[in-house]
Amino acid sequence: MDSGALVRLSRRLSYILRHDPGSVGITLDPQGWVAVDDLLAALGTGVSRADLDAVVDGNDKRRYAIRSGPGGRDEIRASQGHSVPVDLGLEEVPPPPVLFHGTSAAAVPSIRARGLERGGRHHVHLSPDLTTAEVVGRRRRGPVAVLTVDAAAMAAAGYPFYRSANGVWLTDHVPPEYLRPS
Ligand code: HQG
Repeated sequence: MDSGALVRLSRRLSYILRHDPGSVGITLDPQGWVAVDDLLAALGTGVSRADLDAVVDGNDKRRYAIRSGPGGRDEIRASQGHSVPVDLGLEEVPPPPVLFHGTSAAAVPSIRARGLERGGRHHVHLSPDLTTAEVVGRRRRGPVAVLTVDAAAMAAAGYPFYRSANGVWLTDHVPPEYLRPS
């Protein structure tokens, strides 16, 4: 597969493993895993195990994880970003003092009023550094804004934080008083 095809396969995997496994007739277990063989069978003959491994290993954000499952079969899941109900088993961890959220400048007035909301996903997604947050924000149309989250103050107030296997920080909601411009 060329690099363009690998990017398209990665996008397709995101959609299937985070949002709509039923679209290709597969079911995720309660923790979000599915057997690699079942996924490959569902994807059809154009995708080999080597292609899948290339996407998993070469992925810039390490979006997917493969493990040897309980029955000895390899299993794959998305490390974060789900809208389907899965329990990733994430443990609460103390956050760094500040975290960042990149978004479109147009969303800032609403975020200032209501705080950061998780929308259709399980959590609000936060970045450990400004550069990563800018990349996340550039996925949106128009000018980018990066907000700084006072994670230390939130943690002190009892708000839980989690970190996905690929280093994305997650929390349930960021109230407006913990946000400032970066
Ligand atoms: C915005 C990507 C108005 C929020 C990234 C964001 C991340 C509000 C959008 C992961 C709001 C939701 C998630 C409020 C939040 N008013 N807008 N009160 N609260 N928003 O895609 O954080 O590449 O669900 O700012 O790297 O952009 O797919 O969240 O713009 O890790 O692996 O509502 O997706 O990962 O958008 O991105 P999203 P996100 P992948």
